[in-house]
Amino acid sequence: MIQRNPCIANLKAGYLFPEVAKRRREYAAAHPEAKIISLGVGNTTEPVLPHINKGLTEGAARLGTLEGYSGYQDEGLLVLREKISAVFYNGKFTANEIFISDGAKCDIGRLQLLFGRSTQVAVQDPSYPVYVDGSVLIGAAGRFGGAGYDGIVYLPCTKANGFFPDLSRLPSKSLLYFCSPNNPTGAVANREQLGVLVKTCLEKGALVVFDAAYSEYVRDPKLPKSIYEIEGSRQCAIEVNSFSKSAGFTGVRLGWSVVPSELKYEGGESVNADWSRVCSTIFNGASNIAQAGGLAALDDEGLKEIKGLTDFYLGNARLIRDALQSLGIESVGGDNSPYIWAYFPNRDSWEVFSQILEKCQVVTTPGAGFGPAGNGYIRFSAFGHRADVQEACRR
Ligand code: PL4
Repeated sequence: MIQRNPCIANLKAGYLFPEVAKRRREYAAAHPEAKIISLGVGNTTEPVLPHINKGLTEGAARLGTLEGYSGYQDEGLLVLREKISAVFYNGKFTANEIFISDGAKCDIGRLQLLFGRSTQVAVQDPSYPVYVDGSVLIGAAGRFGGAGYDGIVYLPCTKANGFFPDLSRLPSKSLLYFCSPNNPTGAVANREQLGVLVKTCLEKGALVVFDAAYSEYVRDPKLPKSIYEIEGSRQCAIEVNSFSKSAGFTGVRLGWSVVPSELKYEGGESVNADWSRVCSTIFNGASNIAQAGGLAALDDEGLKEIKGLTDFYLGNARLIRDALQSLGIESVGGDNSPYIWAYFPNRDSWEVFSQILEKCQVVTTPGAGFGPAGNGYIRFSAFGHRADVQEACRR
């Protein structure tokens, strides 16, 4: 029989979120009367708002007409790429530097093809599991050694360092995944910190994949929403972002990546040209309907709806933080991000996860699932209907 890819065998266990879902299903099967509420996976729950929804439905309707029909749109609609540049980056990028995708996670999965298995990977610890698991799948992670993979440099982001890593440990010529606003800690790196990040990457010849999937949750005007607010970043950063958590497109699927033309490999070749080659080779473009919705999301009315929707989830986050505070449980996040990172000192986070599920019938995400430094923490997601979040807080 055909051989199994050894990289798949090297994956540690089940992917975190299906594992959480499995434990929820097992609990539900054993307790059919339980009214379980999920503050676990970061999945949007509220309907797509009317103006953006009109963009989607009109996009679908156009496909049924001779004049409006469109087929493959490999690189994404030109007008959408220009709009993304104008709305999020003050027009600093040409359409050729912006690539439309079916979501940030999918881009993260494909991006590592640019660097291959010999490039050293560094991650914030804890971090969104796709950075590590994607590195395992491409063969860049080495062997699993109990607490983590020996080929990955884990940069702890803890209470002690204000959830910003010690970048002196960043290996030279490495690929760093960095997420701000952060999943799972909810921390947002400030301008000075991102300045240090860019300076370090430039000095060490490292490249950062900056995951800005939660940028629309930033409310503090002093906090940067994009790595490209920092000088020098065009020479060392790729940014990924998405409409999932801003416009409620988790199921619609639409995202983008920015790969500046200045970004070069050590041999001087263009990263942008290679990304274009990778995308055109193994990706066939985002749905035309999703892109029509994305365009609607980025006009004035759509941006108001994005603000309203993200305000709603931030309102949930406040309720969760207040509930934790009233119980004397220390937490961070939730003010410029939809995640609250709650501290349960000296506890095993899967054990706390089970305890909250059993006592409150509330599903959370155990911090250990995001990396070794996540143990002792529980992540609460603010995505949920208001009544469910209120009930979860009451419990
Ligand atoms: C569950 C930092 C959620 N099945 O929707 P996308 O692909 O544009 O964005 C996914 C994504 C990208 N970057 C970060 C993220 O946190 C997410 C979504 N994360 C979570 O609960 O952590 C959803 C997870 C989904 C998954 O595996 O991504």
